Amino acid sequence: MGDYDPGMTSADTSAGLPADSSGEFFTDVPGPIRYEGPDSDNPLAFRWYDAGRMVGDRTMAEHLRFAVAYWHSFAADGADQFGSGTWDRPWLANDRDPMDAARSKMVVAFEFFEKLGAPYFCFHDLDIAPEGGTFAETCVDLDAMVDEAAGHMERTGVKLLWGTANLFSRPRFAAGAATNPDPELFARAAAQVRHCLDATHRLGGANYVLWGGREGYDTILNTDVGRELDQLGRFLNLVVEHKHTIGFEGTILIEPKPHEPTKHQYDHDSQTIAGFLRKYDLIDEVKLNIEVNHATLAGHDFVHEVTVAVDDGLLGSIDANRGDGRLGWDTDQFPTSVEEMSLAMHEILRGGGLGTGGVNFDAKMRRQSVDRIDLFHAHIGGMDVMARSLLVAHEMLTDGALTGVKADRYRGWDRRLGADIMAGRLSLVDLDEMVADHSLDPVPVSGRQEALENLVNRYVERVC
Ligand code: XLS
Ligand code: NI
Ligand code: NI
Repeated sequence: MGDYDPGMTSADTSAGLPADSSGEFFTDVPGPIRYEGPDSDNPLAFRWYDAGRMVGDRTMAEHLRFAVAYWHSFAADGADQFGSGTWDRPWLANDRDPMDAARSKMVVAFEFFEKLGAPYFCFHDLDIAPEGGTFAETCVDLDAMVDEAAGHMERTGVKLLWGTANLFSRPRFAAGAATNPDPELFARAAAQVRHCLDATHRLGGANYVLWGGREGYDTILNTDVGRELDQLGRFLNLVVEHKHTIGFEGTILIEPKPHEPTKHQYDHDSQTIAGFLRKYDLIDEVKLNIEVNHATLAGHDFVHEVTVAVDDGLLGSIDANRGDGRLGWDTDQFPTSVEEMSLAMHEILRGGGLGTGGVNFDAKMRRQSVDRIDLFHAHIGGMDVMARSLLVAHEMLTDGALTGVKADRYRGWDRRLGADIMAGRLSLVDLDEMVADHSLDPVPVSGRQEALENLVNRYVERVC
């Protein structure tokens, strides 16, 4: 085996910023990704996402409002609990001046948004600007980076879907932000949100998101749940008041998640948040940003979470990243299932669409996806899945494939008995007497689940 050549080369770790003389980082992708249709074999083309194609009364771009998440794509390096970063993100190197690095990161981010053709992006304050020695310094840096972002947005036409404050990474937030036992920490978190909401407003953001972060608890032994929920309600009311004070017209969104990082996250799922919003008088002010894998972690299908939100008038936006069926944590993978997303898109369309919201890919590549081009493959695939799902959903809804079946199934509730029950005109005694008088003995009717599963698959197969 002396001269055996295993055919391996050492990895090409091209460091340095932006990569070549053209000043580009993603040199393998020369221009914008284009639509080439389902027959295309070009991995750097869209097969389904055709931005200008009309679907019902809107274009695909208007329906889907795709956004790239700044954090996974540009502020992370692929590190996990067991090992250091694997991705090629030279601006994250420790020896860089933090503001210099933040500027380089932003140049690369906008190069990516433009080449991908993503109309929106989303950020946490700490994704776009470094943390300074004091809060005041952090704010100065954030403002400077917001100016920088405004310039890139103006130049490229890319818009902000939402901003959000990172109230979870730093040690100070270990016991939560709004739900912290220390009111001074509550104040610190409020100041940060005030600043980030102002920044989002300055950048014309369409929404402002609050994901619970560490708003939850690990042990009941040290936690006063009732008090913490009141604090959270107060905090959110402050955010809403401030939104009106500054004239921010975007939507305030809460992102449900049942656990991780804490064992019990207060914003467990859509129904839990609906109850919370009613209790704290916020139901007309706040909507939901629903993430696919957070639904899974809560033991729900994504479509369940979306349906609950739609039926309660609470659907705001979605994070389209999925989990893995056998991993119980937030793996943040790009969506791959047209069937799963078609059912959710069907509900979204039934509810009138995403409004100020959009489809954010709060998703990251796997740790072994070490090439720059992998970031394109990831997003192109996700966008195509969502676009195809939109087409499937639109056809199903236009045909009334599922809505018609449901209307028939509940028909009795539109007739006299159902209407009288729902209007409160019949007591338990009335119902008892009616059953006796008419010898009522209703017979079961088929739910037709298997036939409907086949029907959905036919739509998935035939859409083009
Ligand atoms: C974490 C959340 C987070 C939010 C933004 O699980 O998904 O990324 O979307 O703070
Ligand atoms: Ni998540
Ligand atoms: Ni998310």
